[in-house]
Amino acid sequence: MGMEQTFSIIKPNAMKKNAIGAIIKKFEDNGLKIAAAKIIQMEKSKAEEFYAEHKERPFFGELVEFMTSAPVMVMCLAGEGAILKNREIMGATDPAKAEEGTIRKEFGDSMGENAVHGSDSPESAQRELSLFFEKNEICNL
Ligand code: 3AN
Repeated sequence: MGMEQTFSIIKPNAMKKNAIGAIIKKFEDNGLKIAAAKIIQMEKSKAEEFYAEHKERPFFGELVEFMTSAPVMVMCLAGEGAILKNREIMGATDPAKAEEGTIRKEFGDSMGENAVHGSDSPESAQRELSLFFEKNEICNL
């Protein structure tokens, strides 16, 4: 598997819960490092581009509205097998189905407001990172 970088978002509902520290602690406790981070108010056009693969889904409009409703924190997480590891730490997309101890179990409210995003493959990780970060904003850890 080797060293990987993945893209993570702390979504508006988790930001409103003041949960940045608690969420980052789970990443760090599981051996992931924060290689880049910033808090941004996402533009509608950026959210639409980010979620382009879901354009035809019935929840697309709602998802874009939610992601642009308040600031989010975007990050690059780095570490051994970071992509899969992050998905495990996040838990299932539906917080009701997420395992105990996962971020979505603890901070997710619904399928849409599920506290965090994490890339699902090396290809999406690189695409998503490049949407939000310049190359020189990501540290080599
Ligand atoms: P994941 O984020 O676990 O990779 P995806 O890729 O199936 O899940 O969905 C992308 C995002 O779309 C989810 N994080 C979630 O916020 C939203 N989403 C997925 N399914 C639904 C749904 N049925 N209703 C509302 N939002 C949804």
